[in-house]
Amino acid sequence: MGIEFTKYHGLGNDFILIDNRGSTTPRLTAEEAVRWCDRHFGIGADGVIFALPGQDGTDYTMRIFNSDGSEPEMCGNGIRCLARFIADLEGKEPNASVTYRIHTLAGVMMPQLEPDGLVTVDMGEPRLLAAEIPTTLSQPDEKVINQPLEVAGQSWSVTCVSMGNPHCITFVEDVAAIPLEAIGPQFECHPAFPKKTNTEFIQVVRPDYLKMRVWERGAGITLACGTGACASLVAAVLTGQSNRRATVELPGGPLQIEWSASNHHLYMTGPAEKVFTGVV
Ligand code: ZDP
Repeated sequence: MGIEFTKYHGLGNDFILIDNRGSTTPRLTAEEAVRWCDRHFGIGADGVIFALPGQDGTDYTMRIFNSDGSEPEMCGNGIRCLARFIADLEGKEPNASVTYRIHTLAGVMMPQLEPDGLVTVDMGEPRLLAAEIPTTLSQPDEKVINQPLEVAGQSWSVTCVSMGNPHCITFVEDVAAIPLEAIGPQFECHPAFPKKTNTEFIQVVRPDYLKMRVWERGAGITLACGTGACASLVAAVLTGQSNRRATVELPGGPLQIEWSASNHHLYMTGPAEKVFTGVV
């Protein structure tokens, strides 16, 4: 008897989804998740996501393992895929409008399936204080905006934002020129970030259009990162470079991000697509 899974992706950020409604414990261990994520010896994915029973009045709980087996607090592209997966499990019509309340380690998130197939997620408020990121780059109760960080013998000017998980954002002239593979791991594991960090490089093309490349904590280079796109828009607004609503272009395609001026929540809109189902 194997375990059934469905592969989904959000702009090429790909996940193995597992129906875990029958138990509050993930059906795979972190070590098994690493093997399933392997692109040569396994199924291949940036992470494994479990749809568990809800808690504290929510509809479902999301747990996720990165491809290295670590467990992040949140996952933006992943929660769009989870919402689509749950709607499929519940037998909803493909164009139904549904909203779910999802418990995550970063609080309650609310993905909404739109009739056009896109998913909009209320990602809650960003956290900006150094202690909340967490990072030692400023005093615990201060923000981290355009602070110098030494990486690879160079001083970078970084802005830090937590979307429940840590993000370190650097604005550059040309994202294509960044040697991401070489410097990404050095940002991720820099001692200034006690829980490591996701790392985004952003090119402001226009105030309503940002180009992003990402090195993810626990997963390396990925084609897209939803929490990273939200964190990057916040960083661009805080540094006076963008509007509160912008398109963020990732290697896998565009996300629409808005930082509401009224309730300060982030809203992320993008696709979530099923690829195939299988049994291991
Ligand atoms: O914080 C982390 O360790 C990330 N690797 C989690 C995954 C983030 C993701 N790419 C997203 O879209 O937010 C899934």
